[in-house]
Amino acid sequence: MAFKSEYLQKVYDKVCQRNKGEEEFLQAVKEVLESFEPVVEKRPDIVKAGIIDRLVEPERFIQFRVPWVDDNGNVQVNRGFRVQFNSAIGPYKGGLRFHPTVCASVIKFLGFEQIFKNSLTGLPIGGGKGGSDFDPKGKSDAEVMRFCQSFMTELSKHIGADTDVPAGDIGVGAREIGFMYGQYKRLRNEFTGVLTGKGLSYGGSLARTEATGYGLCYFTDEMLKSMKNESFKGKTVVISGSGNVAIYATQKATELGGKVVALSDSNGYIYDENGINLDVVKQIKEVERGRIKEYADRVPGSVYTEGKGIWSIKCDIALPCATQNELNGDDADMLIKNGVIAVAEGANMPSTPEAVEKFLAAGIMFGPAKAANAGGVATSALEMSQNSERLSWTFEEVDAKLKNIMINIFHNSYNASKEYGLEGNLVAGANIAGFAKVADAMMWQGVSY
Ligand code: NDP
Ligand code: 2IT
Repeated sequence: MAFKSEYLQKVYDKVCQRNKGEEEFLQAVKEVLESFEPVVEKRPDIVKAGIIDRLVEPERFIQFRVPWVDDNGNVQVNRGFRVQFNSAIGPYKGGLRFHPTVCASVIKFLGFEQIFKNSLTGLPIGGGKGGSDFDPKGKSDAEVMRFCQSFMTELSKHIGADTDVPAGDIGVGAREIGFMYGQYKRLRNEFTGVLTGKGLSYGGSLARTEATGYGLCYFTDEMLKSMKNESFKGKTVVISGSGNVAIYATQKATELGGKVVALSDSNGYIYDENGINLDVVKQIKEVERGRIKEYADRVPGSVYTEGKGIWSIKCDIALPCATQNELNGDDADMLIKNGVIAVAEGANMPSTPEAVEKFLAAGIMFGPAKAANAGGVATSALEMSQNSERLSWTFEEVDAKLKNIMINIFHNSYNASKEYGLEGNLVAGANIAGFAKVADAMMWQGVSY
């Protein structure tokens, strides 16, 4: 038996039976339920109300066909998803991911995590997620537009500014959000804050682009300061990925005095001992939509290595910002051996359960995704507020709110870990702190969902 509590074991067994073979979803549920051992002991009322039994079953799961026509006139068919996991504390909120690996399991794992993350932000947003197995890589702008229009034609039936508000994630950035927003408006004849991550000219928020990466660094800085009286100053930092989260984490880590020496993509990684030149990265990734390999051709002294292996680079702080399960037990061993002091997750569930266990056992400060990367969705919620009041706040205002939110998330997670006898275990702390508000709201609302 994996769980000490018979009740949690029963809940987990049922999840396994209902979601056979959905590895990522089962992994995410298991990790959260493990943190609930002390909760079910302390709170028989939560058990009696069936809160956890309900929490693991999405309120709604939508799957649909997305047909579109490519530039050669051929009909293509992709699969679209939206999971509306939990609306106890606010409208469903969460990104859309366009990547060939997207499937029901990936969408459900992300939607499940989003419930707790959104609750941790302290803002009124429920948990949701969506996406498609469409791969934007190598597609023309016109193809991406036709796909987005077809995807939104179905998705529009299920979302709304007060119902469910999608945003970006892997493969979905400003371009895709723009195409989807245009199609939603055309279908509904309604100019509303139905998506976040919008362009600044049509209702987007300043600092949303930077928010996840910046927020990750604000969280990490607070964790370093509070737990070990440390900071980014003079630290060597390794960041995986080279997309939205990785780029703005690099910027903020550098501003805070760290030296980021490596970035990656799904093909390989670059090492630059002088510190990454972010202007070059932005040109390659944001303007040219190229590969990280090209950095080594442009920056003398930097080296590109094909394949995984970025975690073999010696560093003080590691920020995985690419994708799920990108950092395994062996990678954790290497990082620990090389003297890492802190790991914080910009991506969703980038560390395998084995890696997390190793970090915690070695006393490494570890910031789990749902706490550390919540700055993106928090700023999305700030975008929703601005849309509702039809005003825009300055960059400085949004950034200050973001920073404050990240500092609070650290302390709420830390305090919850302490309250439940697991001081410093932010995995348990974030799960418990995120759960508390959702559970309370579900109790008040009776057996509605
Ligand atoms: P982007 O699409 O901008 O960038 C993704 C990056 O991760 C790219 O460098 C990509 O490389 C790499 N990557 C993606 N899939 C894989 C894979 N299967 N194996 C190896 N590398 C991969 O996405 P984001 O930066 O927005 O997202 C990165 C992570 O952060 C995701 O886990 C996302 O869920 C999470 N996140 C994002 C938020 C946001 O606001 N955008 C908020 C909170 C979390 P390549 O180009 O080769 O595919
Ligand atoms: O994983 C995430 O939190 C996101 N991709 C951001 C979601 C959002 O609604 O901004």
